Amino acid sequence: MTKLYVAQGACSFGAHVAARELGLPIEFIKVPLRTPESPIHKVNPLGRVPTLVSDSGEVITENGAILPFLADLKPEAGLAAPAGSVERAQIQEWIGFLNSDIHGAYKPVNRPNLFHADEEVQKSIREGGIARLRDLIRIVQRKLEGKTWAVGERFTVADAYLGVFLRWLPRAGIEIGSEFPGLAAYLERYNARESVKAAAAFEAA
Ligand SMILES: N[C@@H](CCC(=O)N[C@@H](CS)C(=O)NCC(=O)O)C(=O)O
Repeated sequence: MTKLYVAQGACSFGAHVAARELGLPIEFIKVPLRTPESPIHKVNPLGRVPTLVSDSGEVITENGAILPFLADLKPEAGLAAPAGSVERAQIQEWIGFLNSDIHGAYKPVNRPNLFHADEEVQKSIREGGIARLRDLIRIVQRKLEGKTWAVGERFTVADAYLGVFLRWLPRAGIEIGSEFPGLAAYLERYNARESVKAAAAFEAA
């Protein structure tokens, strides 16, 4: 059986949601992060989630690979689009933007200690990170203007992944309702999905 390694509240939530949308027999394994005892190290040498182990035992890492791989397990679910189509490219465009720009922008916000040992310097790194994140979320809001979902008016893996970073906004002290009203309804739609509720409950248990 395909196995998907996830951690509570991590970026693996997008793959977790996508996998639950498919309703396929996939085993979810919750692991702790950043501890040498975590079983994730036996599967992924980088110790990161998401990590997927296919039916045939092949290990796949990186959201950019796992999200489309999951969608392609059941094309009729419409979580991606056929290879070579414009929609497929737009879904990949979102995944690339979220993976590099948005996830990257959270690094100085969540872990400023990676950039400098001095706590005062860390504070300003975090503040600069929050300002940069706000700018990028403004772009997301503009891209979603007048749309129900990111691509093709249906929920795709781009949305499964985007929702993760909107759910993280309070960590940066960003209140979506007052600062990004255009995204609040999107996040409500995301949070209302059965897949999202089930993934959140599994991770919290
Ligand atoms: N580029 C990777 C990043 C994955 C990643 O950084 N995952 C975090 C959770 S959000 C993690 O596992 N961190 C543990 C660590 O860095 O030790 C991807 O998009 O899959």
